[in-house]
Amino acid sequence: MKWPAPTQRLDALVVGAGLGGLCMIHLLRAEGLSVKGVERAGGVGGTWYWNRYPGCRCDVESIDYSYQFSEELQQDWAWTERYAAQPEILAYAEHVATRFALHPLIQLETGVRRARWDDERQRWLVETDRGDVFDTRFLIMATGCLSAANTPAFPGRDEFAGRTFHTGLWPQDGVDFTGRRVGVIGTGSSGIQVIPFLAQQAAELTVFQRTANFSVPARNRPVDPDEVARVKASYADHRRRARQQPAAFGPDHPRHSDSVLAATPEERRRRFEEHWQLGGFMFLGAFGDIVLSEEANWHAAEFVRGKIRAIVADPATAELLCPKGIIGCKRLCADSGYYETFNRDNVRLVDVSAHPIERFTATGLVTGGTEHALDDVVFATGFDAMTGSLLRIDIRGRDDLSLADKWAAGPLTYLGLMVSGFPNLFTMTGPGSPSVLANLVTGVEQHAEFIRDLIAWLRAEDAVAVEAGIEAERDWVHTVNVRSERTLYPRCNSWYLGANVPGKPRVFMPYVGFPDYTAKLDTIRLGRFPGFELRCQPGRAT
Ligand code: NA7
Repeated sequence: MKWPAPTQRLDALVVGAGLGGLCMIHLLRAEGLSVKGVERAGGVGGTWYWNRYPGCRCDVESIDYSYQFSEELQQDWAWTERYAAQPEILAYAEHVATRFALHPLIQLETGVRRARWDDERQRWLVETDRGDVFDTRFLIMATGCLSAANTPAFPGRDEFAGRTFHTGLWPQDGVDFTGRRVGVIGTGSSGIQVIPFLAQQAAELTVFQRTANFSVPARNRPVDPDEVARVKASYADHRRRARQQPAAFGPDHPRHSDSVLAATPEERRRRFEEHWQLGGFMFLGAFGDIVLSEEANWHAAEFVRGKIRAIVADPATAELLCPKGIIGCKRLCADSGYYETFNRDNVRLVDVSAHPIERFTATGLVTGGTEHALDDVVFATGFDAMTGSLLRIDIRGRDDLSLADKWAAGPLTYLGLMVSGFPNLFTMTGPGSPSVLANLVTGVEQHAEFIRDLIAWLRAEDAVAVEAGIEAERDWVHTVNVRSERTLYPRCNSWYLGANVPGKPRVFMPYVGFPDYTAKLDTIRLGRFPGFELRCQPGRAT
């Protein structure tokens, strides 16, 4: 397809104005680059712009889930809750965009359609759905790990006459479910967060569950002013210690390294109970081998199953809600009254594992030959995670190679940051980086700083393009695979593996080990970027 003439020439185009894009634009402007951001949504905030469903909340504590690039910002901003809810995180993103004067650099309601590397000019051409054609030296994809909503192709979906919603594409003005018969499909983090709220409003709520998920109470509460004062007195030290943690948060969280299997039954129960009370991800810190050994994991899983049986009054419903698999293998959910919701008279659980959703009708949906009458359906069916937001754009690198073809058998990257064959294209928190396995705000800042430094190095060397070397990429992909194979992660059908999207290659995408990754980036930076190859101006010797 022919390319129209460029409408704007830039040094850098950043795609996406979520927390990653905002930070990237800020850092590149400070380097003196002409930089612009484009954003599909009507505002900044990325995932926190779209996921407006009631109950949406972060599962990382607000004291950690925030930027550290500005001491003034982290001192001034005051979170109200231990785990911030979506409106507060969105307000934070807005505040950052205003405070650092980023709005004038961001073009909203603009989606990127295609991008093509021009090897002769060593520049990218990028076309948007608004008719812009950007001619840019660097193209930074800050498109998010969980931003391509996944709605399964249920037969007859279009015949349904009621309202439908996806948690990840929630209407801006909210939805009133009062007096309605509502169905929810999906019991991942989004389903588990939204279900207690829907149950309070709807006349009847039917939850369609394919796989029961493990959830631990979040134990959200207002922030503790003494704790905030303590952290803010030495925030830099808190951040430094957080970066040494496995998931870049909670440096003061109790974390034990001993084995479940070495503990007595009483000690196990006591420790699990203590960590159940701490809530959320902290549950997995009860012992050192919960996500490493299947036998150890069984004890943790059995403890949670015991809690579910104690909370849910109807034994058959409790049994259906008890997950069979490995705890922590799919992302552990953090809830506020999820299991308790099934004790309400207006809530029903339907198992769609044995009898999948067959089809939609005008008035509901059919499972196992039974029609469930519904006014509204909420899809809490997740995302085409990590690669979806990149692959829905037609990206072509050297020799017209498409990213979709390059990644046909699974994503290939060097450090989750660059792809061989795609010079000057950067993937923030891309597959092959810790991304979704660590605090994502720390992850995007780390990548933004690294990309800034890589570009500064390129400019200092008087080069015009940088690319991941093919061998560096191959070795890194091997490292990522070896890392995940040492854990229990690849053993269940999670979105980390792409297992939730029919036809997607089954590859464990994130890198397990945030602190090692940080050390690796530091070493690479100090060693003048081994694995990355520079190219000089066309016509000049390299
Ligand atoms: P998830 O965790 O991918 O959950 C999606 C849910 O939807 C999950 O329970 C799926 O069941 C279910 N699902 C998907 N397709 C179907 C079909 N065809 N039929 C029935 N049920 C289906 O997405 P979330 O939005 O909850 O969370 C994603 C991340 O966002 C989360 O981990 C946090 O990091 C934030 P399955 O388990 O595949 O059987």
